[in-house]
Amino acid sequence: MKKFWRFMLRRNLPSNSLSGVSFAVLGLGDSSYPKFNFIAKKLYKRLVQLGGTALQSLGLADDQHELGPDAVVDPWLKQLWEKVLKMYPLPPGKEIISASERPQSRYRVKFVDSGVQAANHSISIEVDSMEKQVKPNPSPCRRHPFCARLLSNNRVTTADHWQDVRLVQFDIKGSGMSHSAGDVLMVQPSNLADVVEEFITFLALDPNRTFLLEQNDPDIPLPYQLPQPCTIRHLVEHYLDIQGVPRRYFFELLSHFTTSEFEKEKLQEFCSAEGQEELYSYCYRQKRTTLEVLQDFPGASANIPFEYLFELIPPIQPRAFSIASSLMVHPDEVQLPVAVVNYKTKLVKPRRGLCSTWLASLDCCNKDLRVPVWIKKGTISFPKALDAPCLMIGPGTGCAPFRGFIEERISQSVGGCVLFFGCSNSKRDFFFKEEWEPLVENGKLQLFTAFSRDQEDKIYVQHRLRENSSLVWDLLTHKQGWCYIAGNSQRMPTDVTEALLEIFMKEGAMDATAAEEFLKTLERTRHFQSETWA
Ligand code: 2AM
Repeated sequence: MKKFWRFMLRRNLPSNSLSGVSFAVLGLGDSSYPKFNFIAKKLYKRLVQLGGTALQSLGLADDQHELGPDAVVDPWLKQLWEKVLKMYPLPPGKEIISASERPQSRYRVKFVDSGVQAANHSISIEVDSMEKQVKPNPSPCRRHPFCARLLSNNRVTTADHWQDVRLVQFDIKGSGMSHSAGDVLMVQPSNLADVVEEFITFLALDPNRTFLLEQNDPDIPLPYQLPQPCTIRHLVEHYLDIQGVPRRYFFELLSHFTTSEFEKEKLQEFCSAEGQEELYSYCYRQKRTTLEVLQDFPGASANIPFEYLFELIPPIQPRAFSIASSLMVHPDEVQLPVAVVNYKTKLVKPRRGLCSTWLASLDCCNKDLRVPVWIKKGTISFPKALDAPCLMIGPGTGCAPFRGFIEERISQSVGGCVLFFGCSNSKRDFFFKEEWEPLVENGKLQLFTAFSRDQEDKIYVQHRLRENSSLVWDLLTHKQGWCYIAGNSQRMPTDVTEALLEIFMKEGAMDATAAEEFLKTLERTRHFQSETWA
């Protein structure tokens, strides 16, 4: 994408480069982020600028839409196909294959139990095979992760606090990986042991059976994440996202397997245009998992051909965590504060975040245990100039990249760090208190804290920013400082940005437009950056 975009931005492309070229752009976005579908919007604009003809208006799908992104995707695609089929009619006698036919599976499965050694029966063997893959590759990546030893996953919030936050530490010695402040650790999680057992038992699978995968279509490669041969246990534990919330296609495909008329009707309803509200209230509002849906449709689940598990259930995706440590202070280590996601919906069982719960569940005493990881450049970049002051706003685990940056600066005996940190209670979840308070006493760090639940009225970081408006203004103007926001993307980034705009208006005697312009300038020059996550 980067290469393509760089090409598209070339100044010497004539403005009619795309004349005669039709295009359509559909963005898959999430409106809880400040820049909703930013890339799709930019791409659309550029294609028009270069003389392309838009077949239809820009589609902006939203993961926050209560019916999911399909609420936009479906009508958008329908309209697109109508247009495309008008431009390129099907040859006579050919018609669109209807969704009522069961699609072919991408892979064939050959069970090879007798005589063939299973690729792994325990995690340590599996680690060996992964490490072998890693060796020739100097820089670990998604395809060739580094299998890092877990040093600790200690809870850093008090036992009586509602939220379980862990400081997760990995040993990355020998990985060849290095990172600097603002970078991100990618973690490839596995399913929780109890869920794996439940899935295997429910589908009556034999976890020790070993299989080989073969291609049905030479253009569709086999999943690189899986060893060949592979045990069913390995597949369920490390590959299939059985704890994820299934997409609509899952219901469509599942409807082909059931022998029960009632189930078929229900599943087909979920896939129909009229059934979307129903699907939402059954599945998406409660965040029902794939395993739970399978349990609700036993007639279908009992008849799923093994190879269709690959069609029904997507692979587990890696998760990104902002790195909170500096190699200068913690050589050969990566540290992450991880909030363990656990919340209630109408369903009896609480919803658990796959990766955070899995990391918290791991036993660090097990010296054989490894976690597949790799490093990615973060979107935040800190100033090269050592004396440039930095205003960092990071409530909760949002402080992660700033903790790393503070470590980096302190280890080089430079200051200029101003941190606004927020959490619920001064005694329960102020997790880097012991580290930061001495720095404040020594004058190496300026720290402003907002404890939201220590008093009746909520106090947030933006309240502290407003209280210190002249300091903020001075830092960003006279001192040409840098400003960063990191943390949960729900409301915090918008609220904090609003506070900053108010500060600009007050301190700089600006009107709203001028304040916005000033913020945009800061953004353009990278003096204002944010990294937020949902
Ligand atoms: P709360 O959960 O008590 O409302 C880290 O999550 C801290 O960020 C918590 O103290 C949390 O407060 C606070 N927080 C929640 N919403 C926020 C918002 N919109 N702006 C700033 N901080 C917020």
